[in-house]
Amino acid sequence: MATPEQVQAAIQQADNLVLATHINPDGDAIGSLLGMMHILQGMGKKVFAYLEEPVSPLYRFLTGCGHIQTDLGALADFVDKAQGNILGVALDCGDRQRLGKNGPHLLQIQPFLVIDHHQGNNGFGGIAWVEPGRSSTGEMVYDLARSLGREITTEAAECLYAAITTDTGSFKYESTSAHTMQVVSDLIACGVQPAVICSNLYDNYTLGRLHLLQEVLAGLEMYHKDRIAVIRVTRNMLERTFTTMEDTEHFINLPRSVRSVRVAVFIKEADQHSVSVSMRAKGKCDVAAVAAKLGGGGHKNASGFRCHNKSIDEVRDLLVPLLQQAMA
Ligand SMILES: [Mn+2]
Repeated sequence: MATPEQVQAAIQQADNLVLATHINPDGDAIGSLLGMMHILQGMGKKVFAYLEEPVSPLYRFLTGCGHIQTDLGALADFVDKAQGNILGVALDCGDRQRLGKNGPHLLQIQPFLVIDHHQGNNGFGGIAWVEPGRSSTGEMVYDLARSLGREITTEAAECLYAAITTDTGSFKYESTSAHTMQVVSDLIACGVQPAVICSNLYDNYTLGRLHLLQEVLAGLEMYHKDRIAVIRVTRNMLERTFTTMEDTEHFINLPRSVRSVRVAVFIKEADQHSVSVSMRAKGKCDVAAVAAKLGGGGHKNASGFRCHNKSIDEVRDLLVPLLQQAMA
């Protein structure tokens, strides 16, 4: 694991930085990427913020989204022009596979820094700063900015606040520490208006999303004396309700919120051949360990994996017994 001094030195030494995060980026991924971009730009550095897909409409209210690029050719040009004076950075990404289909291109950038808080982080990147106890990558980016002696602008603070609030489930998860709240307190002092961010994140959905939620909840299945809740979304449901997979964010919290439920499972028909699964646990069941058995990973309380050439029902039938074992 890299020391804080190594991380700081890597950033100070590079005038050109490529920032990347995991595929299907969530609030922490986008928020920490954009927050980091603002902080680096404030240091006079050139930043190429890369995503495989355009930013989800959910996060487009964050300042700097327009600067994000999805063009691999433009990335190659940026790397060429840097002539070796460059640093690659992956934020909130616990596994090289999760960098997406262009991950191998990104990892050709040397040196390469990883800033992450995933428990199952499998140690890619030459300089790896990984702290599984942290609430969010946004919190780590804040600390990095302070250790570099940087002021935090309102724009950067908003991005980092969005990262932390989404990854802590609005400061409800176990990972929310006294330090998390100190960071958030300072971000508010830097100009963040929590109510405005909250309203942008959670009161800004389409009617189609509500219709999709209706369909998803209609498919709720309960197992193991109501301790395991399973919901699903199919491509067909998305088509009928004019929604996309991004609209399903936070759905899993509804089955998770039931008193008896220890693990909530959300099975998504990703495409014709593959199914992706998210799990959220309360209490002792380690869903990262269960996901690892199926080729995935994550945190003890939040994990996921992907299955190829299996139907949703087949994946459920595989997973439910493994969860029952993990709870025994
Ligand atoms: Mn995160």
